[in-house]
Amino acid sequence: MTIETIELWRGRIDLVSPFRTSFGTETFRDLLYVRAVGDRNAGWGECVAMATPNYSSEYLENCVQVISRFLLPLIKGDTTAESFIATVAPIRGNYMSKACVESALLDVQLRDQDISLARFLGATQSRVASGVSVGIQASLGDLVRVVGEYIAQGYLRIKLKIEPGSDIEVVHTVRKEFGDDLLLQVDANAAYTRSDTAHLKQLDAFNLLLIEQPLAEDDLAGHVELARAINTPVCLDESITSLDTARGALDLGACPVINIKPGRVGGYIEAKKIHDLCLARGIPVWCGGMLETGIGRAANLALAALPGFTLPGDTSASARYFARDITEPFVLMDGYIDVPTGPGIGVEPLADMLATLTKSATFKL
Ligand code: NPG
Repeated sequence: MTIETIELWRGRIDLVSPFRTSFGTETFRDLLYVRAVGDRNAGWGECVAMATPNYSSEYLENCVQVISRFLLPLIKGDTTAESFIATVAPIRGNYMSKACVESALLDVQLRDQDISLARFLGATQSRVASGVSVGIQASLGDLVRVVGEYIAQGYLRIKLKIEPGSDIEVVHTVRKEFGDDLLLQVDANAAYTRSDTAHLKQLDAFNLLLIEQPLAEDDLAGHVELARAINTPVCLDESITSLDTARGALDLGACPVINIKPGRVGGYIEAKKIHDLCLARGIPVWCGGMLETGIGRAANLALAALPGFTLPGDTSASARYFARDITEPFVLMDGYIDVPTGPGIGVEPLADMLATLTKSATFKL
């Protein structure tokens, strides 16, 4: 395989409904893709960064800069996803930028080899149990309606976004309305502090699968303390940016569950390493989401098909996010979504949706 050109593509897509978290409200998704054009095939990678640095320090315009100025100049015709990771190691952080380029390289090289990403990663499932993430709602009535609709569609697990002032009552309401058998978890996106321990302990009454990222990204010690103080399992998201941070968190006892997002950890190869570590240690993992379009969703489904992904992920159907996805839509069937089987990520932008995107830069190697 020889990579000849790398392209950056930009776009914007509306969400079907506003998505509110403890750090802000998203009504649309700014899009950034890398397309790696080889001598035989081309591959796509989607950047998961948001427009603003509120989920993490990375944001989309910054990723454009990092990718253009620092990552792409290191790529040569014979660069593979694996050699790319080694080559860009001296560049600190910038996981979402690295993951976007790595995904495109993986897609093109696996297409050349006629292997699906799922097979390359070691997937053992042909379909993935699907959960859905429910944003903070304006009223408890809205919450019950929205959760009810998702349950009716067949989602197997509900994740409620929480923040101080919208937490215990929210969970209590959903439990009361939908019963004790509903698989239910909460996500705080780092909205609490160690002084909230007694407050968060009230969640123990609701038999939650987990509480995700209650404290600040860099407060591992706080998560250790909290994990000891409450019975609800603590799951880390933002804090886990690499195999090393995952191992450190597990060694310290900061979390009995991990949310793996390839974009947050620098790519699919690092994500698989974290999966393998967790599998060896008996730590359940699940695949998070960043409101990806079909390009990123296809790759996430391949990862989520690995054997350690024993909890339903935020890998929802295309219709949960967009009126029309960039690729053929991913569809929920009996609570599951099929893992793509074609070479590479197995999907491509639809011609009419590609026409809504703009090729913003071309780098000849
Ligand atoms: O289904 O893709 C999805 C969204 C899942 O809740 C979700 N993502 O913190 O995990 C998160 C959250 C998020 C939303 C992160 C928006 C960043 C922006």
